Amino acid sequence: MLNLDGIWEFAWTEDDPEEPRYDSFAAVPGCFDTMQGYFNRRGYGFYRRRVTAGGRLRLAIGSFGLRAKVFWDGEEIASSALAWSPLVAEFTAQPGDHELVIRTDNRLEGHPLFREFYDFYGFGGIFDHVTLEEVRRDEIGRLAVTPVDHETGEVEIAVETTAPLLEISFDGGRCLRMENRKKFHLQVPDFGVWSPEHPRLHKLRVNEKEVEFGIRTLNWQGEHLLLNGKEAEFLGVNRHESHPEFGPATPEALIASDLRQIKEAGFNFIRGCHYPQREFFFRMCDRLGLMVWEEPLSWGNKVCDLTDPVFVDTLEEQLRLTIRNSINHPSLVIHGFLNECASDTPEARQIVQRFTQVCHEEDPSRPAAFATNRPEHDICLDVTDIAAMNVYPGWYGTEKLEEIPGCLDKFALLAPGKPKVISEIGAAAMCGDHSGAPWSEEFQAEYLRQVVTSVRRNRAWSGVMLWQFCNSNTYTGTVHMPGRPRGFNNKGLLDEYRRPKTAWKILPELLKK
Ligand code: ADA
Repeated sequence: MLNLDGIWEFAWTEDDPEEPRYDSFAAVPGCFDTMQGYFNRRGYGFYRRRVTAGGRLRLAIGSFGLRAKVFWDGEEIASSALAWSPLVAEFTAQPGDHELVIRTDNRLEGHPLFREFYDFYGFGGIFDHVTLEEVRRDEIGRLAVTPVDHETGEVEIAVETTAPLLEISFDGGRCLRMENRKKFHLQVPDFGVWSPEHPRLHKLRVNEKEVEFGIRTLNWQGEHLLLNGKEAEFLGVNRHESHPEFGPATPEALIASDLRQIKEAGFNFIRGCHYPQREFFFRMCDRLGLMVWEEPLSWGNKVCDLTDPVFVDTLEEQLRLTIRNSINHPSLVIHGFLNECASDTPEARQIVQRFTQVCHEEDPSRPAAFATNRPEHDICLDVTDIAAMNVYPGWYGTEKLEEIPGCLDKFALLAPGKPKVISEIGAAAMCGDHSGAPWSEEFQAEYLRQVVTSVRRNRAWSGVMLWQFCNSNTYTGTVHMPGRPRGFNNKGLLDEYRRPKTAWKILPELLKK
C-alpha cells in the first residue's frame, strides 16, 4: 500500500472550479481553511500530485470536508458529499506516471447534509490519510467479526470474497482451512474479554487480510445496558475532532494525547459528535478501553430536512457506511444518529423508526440511539434502544444550580423500561474568569459537580456524557445557538489548546468508582 500523505501542490478558487492555478503547496492531511490566506473562505481547495502506479487500483481518502471529487489524469473517478466519511475509489490505470487531483470544497450551498446552522465549523480539505493500493484478484473485501458469547469466545465471521478457499487464523496461531462461506461461527482460542478495565484485543487473519477485534457482548433488554453481562455505568465526555490550527485534520499525536487524558481523568466513554470518527481514533479507543458512541453528520434538523428525500437518503447512506466501517471495533457500543432533530413531530418519528431499523439491519449486536433536546415533548423516545437526552438545565434554562438534581430526577422518569443516558449536559467557561458567575471556571465546575453527583446517585440513569472535552471551532453564534464568544463552543473542560479549566481538576473526585 502506498501512503500518499505529504506535500501536494495546492490551488484555491472561490467560484470557478474549472481554472485552478497551482501556485502553492499544502500538507496532506490538512485543512485548507485553517491555512494562512484561506481563513473563513468558502470555495474549492485543489490538491495535486504525481503518482507512479498501474493496474486495478484502490484510492482511499480517510476523511474530508465538505465534498471531494477525485480526478485521475484529468478524468473524474469518484466523488462524495459524505463529509467526515472515507471515500474509496476503484479504477484501472495503465502502468506509469499519472496526475492525481483531489478537489475538496467547503461551500455550504446545496450540501446534502451540512447546514449553516450547525454548531461546528464546516471546514474544507483532506482530514486523514490518502492511500493507494492494488486491488488483488480474489482478495478479501469486507471482513466483519461479531462477538457472540463472551463466556465461550464464540464469534460470528462474515466474509466477502470470490476466493474459493479461506485460510483462517487467530492471533497468528494454527491455520484452519475451509471452503468459501459468507458467514460462520468459530471459537477464539485462548481468548480474553474486552472491557474498559481490560481492553484485550485479538487478531483475525483470513487469507491476506487481517483485522483486529475484541470479545465483548452488549445487552439492552432491561433498564440498563449490560456489558459482558454486567450493568455498565457510562462516565463519558463528548468530543469534537477540532483544533484551532488543524480544524478536523487533527494530527494523530493530538488524538492520542486527548484520548489518553480522557482515560486518565476517569472517563470510560466518548460520544463522537457529530460525524463519523477516524480509524486512528477507534484504534486508540480499542486499546485504551474507552467505549464510543458514533453518529453520522447531522445537527438540530427540523421537519424541512426530515421530509427532504435528499437529506434523509444521504444520511441513511452515511449511517450505513459508518456502521460498516466501524463494525470490528470493540470500543464502539452505540450507533447514534440525528442529534437533536425535531423529535416532537410525527415526521421525525417516521425517520427515527427507519434509522433504528437501519442500525439493526447493519448491526444487530449494538443498540441504536438518538439524542433528544426536548425529552418532555419527545414522541420518539420509545423507538430507539437507548433513550438519550441532551439537557442543559440552569444553563439554557432559568433553574438555579441547586435545582439541577431535581430536574435530572424528573427526566429520569421518562422512557421507563429502557436504558437512559444524559448524552449532553454542560456549561460554558471562559478561561481565566474566576468570578464565580455564569461563564466563569468556578460556575462550570460547580455545575458539573451537581450534574455528575446527581446522575450517579439516581440508579435510573445508565450514565452521563458531559458537554464537552475541549472548546471546539464553531461560529460566533446564530439564532439557533446564541453566545459563542470568539467563535468557539466554550463548554470545554479544557480550552481549545487543551489547557485545563477548573472543572477538569475536580474530575478524579467526581468520576472515581
Ligand atoms: C446541543 C448540541 C451540541 C452543542 C450544545 C451547546 O445540545 O448537540 O452540539 O451545540 O447543544 O453547546 O449548546
